[in-house]
Formats: sequence, C-alpha cells, structure tokens
Amino acid sequence: DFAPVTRALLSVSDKTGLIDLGRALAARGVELLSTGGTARALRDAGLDVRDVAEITGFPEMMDGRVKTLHPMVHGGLLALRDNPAHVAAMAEHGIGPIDLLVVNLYPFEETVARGADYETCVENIDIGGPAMIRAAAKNHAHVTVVVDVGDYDKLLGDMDQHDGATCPRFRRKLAQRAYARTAAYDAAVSTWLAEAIGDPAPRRHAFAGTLAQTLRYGENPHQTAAFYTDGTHRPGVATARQVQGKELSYNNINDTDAAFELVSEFAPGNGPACAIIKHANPCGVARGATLLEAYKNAFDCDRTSAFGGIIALNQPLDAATAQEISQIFTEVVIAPGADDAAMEIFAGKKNLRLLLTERLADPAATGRVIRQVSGGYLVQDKDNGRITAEALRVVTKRAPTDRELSDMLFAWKVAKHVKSNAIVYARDGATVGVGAGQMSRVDSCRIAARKAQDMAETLGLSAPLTQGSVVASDAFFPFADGLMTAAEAGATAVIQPGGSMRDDEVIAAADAAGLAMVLTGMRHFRH
Ligand code: 93A
Repeated sequence: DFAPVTRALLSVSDKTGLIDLGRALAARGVELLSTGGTARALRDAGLDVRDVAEITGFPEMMDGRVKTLHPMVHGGLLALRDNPAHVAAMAEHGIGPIDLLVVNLYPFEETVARGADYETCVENIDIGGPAMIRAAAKNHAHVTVVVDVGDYDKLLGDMDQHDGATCPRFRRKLAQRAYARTAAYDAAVSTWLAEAIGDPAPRRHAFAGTLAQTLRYGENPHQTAAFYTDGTHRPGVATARQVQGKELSYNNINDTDAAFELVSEFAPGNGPACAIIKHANPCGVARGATLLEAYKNAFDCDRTSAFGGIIALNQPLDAATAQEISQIFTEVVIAPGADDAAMEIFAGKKNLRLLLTERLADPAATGRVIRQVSGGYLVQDKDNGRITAEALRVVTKRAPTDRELSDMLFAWKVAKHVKSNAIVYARDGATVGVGAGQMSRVDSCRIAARKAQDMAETLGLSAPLTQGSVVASDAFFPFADGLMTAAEAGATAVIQPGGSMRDDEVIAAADAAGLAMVLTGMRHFRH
C-alpha cells in the first residue's frame, strides 16, 4: 500500500544534499524533525524544524551518545499504523508517527581509514543511527528509510509519482539497502577490532561488503556477478572515479586491480612507471625517464599481448602518453590523475575506460585476501612482503653489478605480481620476458625467453632483449634446469628466494655459467 509521508526524521553526519532535501520535503508539506547538527544546518538554511530533544523530553546527552534512543522516536518508527493496539499505544503515550527516516551514520569507516586513534574510532561507532535504520526498515510496510545520499532524488521522484506517498516496492528496496548498510557497518567495526587485537581472521565475517555494482556477468556470460566494496576506501579500482567509457566488467575490475596494485610498487618519487596487464598477469612493466617512455618500454615487452590490455600508471596521465596509448585498443587506463589535454585525447576514444584515483595504493598496507573453496573460505594476510638491497645474500662467486642489482630489485617487484610459477626477465628497468602461471618453473623460464625471441623479431632486433638481462623467480629453483634456460637466453644475474634441497647444485650451475645470484629468503607465490 502507498504510505503517505507527513513527518520525517533527518539525522545525518554527511550533510551533502541535506538542505535541498529538507526544502523539497518542506515544499511537499512534510514536517521535519531532526538531531542537533542536522537541525542546526536546516535551520540555518531557513527551514522550520523540530528538535528530537523537544519530542523525547530529554536533551541530547553524553556527548551525543544518547539522542534518539527513546520510545518517542522508536515508537513512531515501529508502530504498525493498521494495528489498533499499536495505534492505541501511540495515542496513550502521545507518540507521533515518523513516516520517513533519513540517516547516514557516523563516519566510522572513514575515521579508521584516516588512521585515527582508538578512542576516536570508538566514538565514531554510531549506535542510535543503526537502531533507527533497523527499526524503520523493519516497519517498511509503513515507513520509508533512506541511508544513502544518492537516494534522495529517487525518494522525491517516488513521492511525486504517488501524490506525496511512497510505493511498497520502493520501500522494500530501501529496507534491503538499509540492512545492507547496517550489516556492512557492523562488519567494519568488527574487522577493525579484530585488527586492533591482532586476531588473524575475523571469525564470522570472512566476507562482508556493500553492494557497489551489479555486473552484467561474471568471468563468463552465463555467470551472474556483482562487485562489493569492503568499507576500507583504499585507493584502487573500488574507489576510483570513472571518467569515461562503458561500465567495468568483472574481468576489467579484476585486471585493473592487478595493474594498479603492481604499479603502486613503484613510488612516484623514483620516476614514472607503467604496468600493462592481461588476464591478471603483467605482459609488460617498465620505468622510464618520462611516462611516455615507461609506457613504450612496457609495451615493447610483449606487444601482442598488450592489445586489449589494462594499463596502470604511477603518475598522472599526460597528453603524450595518452596519445601513444590511443594508438591501439586498450580496455582500461587507471592513473592517479590526468591532465586536461590527456582527458581530451581520450574523450575521442569512447570505448576506453579511464579511471582516476586520488593516489597510489600503499604496497606496505596490511589487509586480508579471501578466496573461496567449496564449503569454505581461505583467508590470509595480503602479501606486502618487501625486501631491500641489504637483505640480499650473494651466493655466487661473482657479485652482481649495480646495474644488475637495480634490475633484479625491479624484476623481483614485478614477479610478486605474476601468477606462479613466475619468471621475469628484466633489463634497464623494463621487463623483457614474463613467464606466468605454468605448472613447472622451467616451462615459465622457456616461455618467457621464447616470447622475448618473438619480440626481437617483431622489433627487428639482432638479439632478444633477454641478452644481458637479469631474471627473477618467485620461488626457488628446484633443479638447475630453469636457471640454465635463463642463462641460455642471455640472463647474467638471478634473484630468487633460495631454500631448495638442491640449492648447492643450483649455485654451482650459476657459478659455472658465470652468473651472479642473490637470495631473498622470501617467496612470492601467487595463485
Ligand atoms: O551517538 S549515537 O549513537 N546516539 C544516538 O542516539 C544517535 N541518534 C542519531 N548517534 C546518533 N545518531 C547519529 O547522529 C546519526 O546516525 C547521524 O549520523 C548523526 C547526526 O548527528 P547531528 O544531527 O548532530 O549531526
């Protein structure tokens, strides 16, 4: 049944759109009730509004911890308007109905995200807001509940369609969104507490998110899919602003995430860097004196695979790079900003999706990675392991040169983002061959070298770029064969974790081939 809106309670932390909404409701003859700050904002805009404190007969107290937690509020939200006993109770206690509740909560997630101290986070746990939201949502037969600034226009639209009332379908939808919000909110609190007490994995909330987008389909068209955000507001695909292009697909989101996480390994202060991703694996990563050069070098690692790829940059997109990227078909570009000239160049490329973030991701950030298996979830810490040049152990007779060392550290960062078994050849701050996802390490070594050979032919080079390269392996070489393949391809230095039963054999083979080899003592499996 249609539910008339005659009395509304507005209590919002995020005051975006509040005044416009208050005006629009007042213009439709709706009486406005409100809490302290919200009431003040409405009043300042010249609107007539009653304080909740006046209705409850209690002042807001205990730093606002108790302001709406009162039967005058909750009775007005929960009473069934068509139940004689409820109506009698309202009359007996002088409880007026509240037909519309507009609430957004204390910004708990944002407070945690900005690194506030423990007490501040606790103070930002909203109690009264969720209580009202849940009450109104339960009583969606009669009450309309709005928890998202983005729904204000839809609310007014629905009221206008129904002579100031809302329709049942709309209220049910809003109720569902309301519970999704309070569930995600409590999940954020529990996740934060779990981290604060060092609990490795929250027991219940292996998965908790807010629906961000219903996707057209999943990895394949016969699979339905959706995208959920986890409330951490981290820079990346989940929070990026899409400037242009079609809606992101499931695979786009997955690949864009991989691209942005990888490029974020390269601090902008150390110069431009570019990563090109296909099927969640890098097909080219490079640094450069300019962003354009970084892109070109990344592209030259594997031009064939880069077609239809996802590009991530560690610096704002400029016009020269945008122009060069526009030469081939690219699905997505993600960067921490873009200048006007670059945006103008992309504007002509309607199918190209451009995503802008406010900054890079923090590669040292902690977090959890969740994967589903039949009947359960696997939960682990995010792989934020990093090594420094000092931590490397030289195990060969020959020590790496400075140039080799710098390329090895570059290749190692990339290898962390390649599916295992991962082999990355790099030279002069650019990948020149990537072997990904093979069941045997030696195959990854061979495939990467073969691809470098192919590229040499494409580029018209006399020798593949693996000549004089370094090679990184995400885990130890179980046998000397992979290492020998790399040496044959022209690699002169090797970076790998070490720790194989046959390390001695592998080190001897490296010495025999005149290679320099360093051990990291850290592995970067990625499956
Ligand atoms: O501290 S609370 O949990 N106690 C309450 O009784 C209460 N009622 C509403 N926080 C409460 N709220 C929240 O206050 C709302 O969810 C909203 O986020 C905020 C609005 O406060 P103000 O109108 O003073 O800006």
